Amino acid sequence: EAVEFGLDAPFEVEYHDSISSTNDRARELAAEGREDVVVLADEQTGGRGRLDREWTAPSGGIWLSIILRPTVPPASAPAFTLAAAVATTRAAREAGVDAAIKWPNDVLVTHGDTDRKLTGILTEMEGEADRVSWVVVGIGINANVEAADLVAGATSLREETGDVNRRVFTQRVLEEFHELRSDPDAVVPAWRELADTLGRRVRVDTSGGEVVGEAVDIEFPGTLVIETDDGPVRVSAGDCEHLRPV
Ligand code: BT5
Repeated sequence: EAVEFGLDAPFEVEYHDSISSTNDRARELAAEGREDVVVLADEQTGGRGRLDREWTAPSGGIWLSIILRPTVPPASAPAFTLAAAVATTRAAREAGVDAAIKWPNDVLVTHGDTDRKLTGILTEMEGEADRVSWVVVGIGINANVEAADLVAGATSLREETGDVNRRVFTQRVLEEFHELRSDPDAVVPAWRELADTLGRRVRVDTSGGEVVGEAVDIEFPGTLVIETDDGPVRVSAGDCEHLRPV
């Protein structure tokens, strides 16, 4: 496996052995007007999750950020998170890992009663009310990461199936992502197919409080529909916990 991955992808690639955060670097490049560039790193020393949480990103993973300049309003940007989740889940399944999507931004592998997080996605953007100037889609995949380097509740491709060729795996993710971005109508149906969240009882922590019920559908650009005792509630962002059936 080439350390620099040697990608032949539908994006220009900027590779770093070690970087603070590929999202931060991608934001710099985006501010310079760049697009269709992927920042890729073997290791991140300051990886970020949502809401300024830490993202642990040791050597051996696939840590990447895609810079896009799509002609869409900011409200549509969550669709890129869905596309990234679909792309990663497809690549993982091709590699023989039984991965599924957890709303809104995780790819996980379920063992018995426990969900283990394989991938997290962080989409960031800047722009006006009617049009984004750029979107950065950060995808963190625990690829060839050993158990001792994983945070609690995480898993890696190495743990699930053995080491993957990171060049091939990354290329598959980027190809699938590229296909979905040129066919936005395909994103939600593809997500539904690969989702673990739909049909499950969930508890979602939102800025407006907690919502508990059965996750029944997803709507563009990434709104989860939860059937609660008081009827359907639509949530666009939050932390989701899969509950056991009652
Ligand atoms: C996410 O946030 O899941 C988004 C993670 C995005 C990471 C990528 S890597 C490339 C790009 N550059 C960056 O700096 N970031 C992006 P959230 O849903 O908030 O989940 C964060 C939580 O996941 C943490 O609080 C930990 O509990 C857990 N976590 C941290 N590192 C993990 C890992 N490597 N694998 C699984 N879980 C992890």
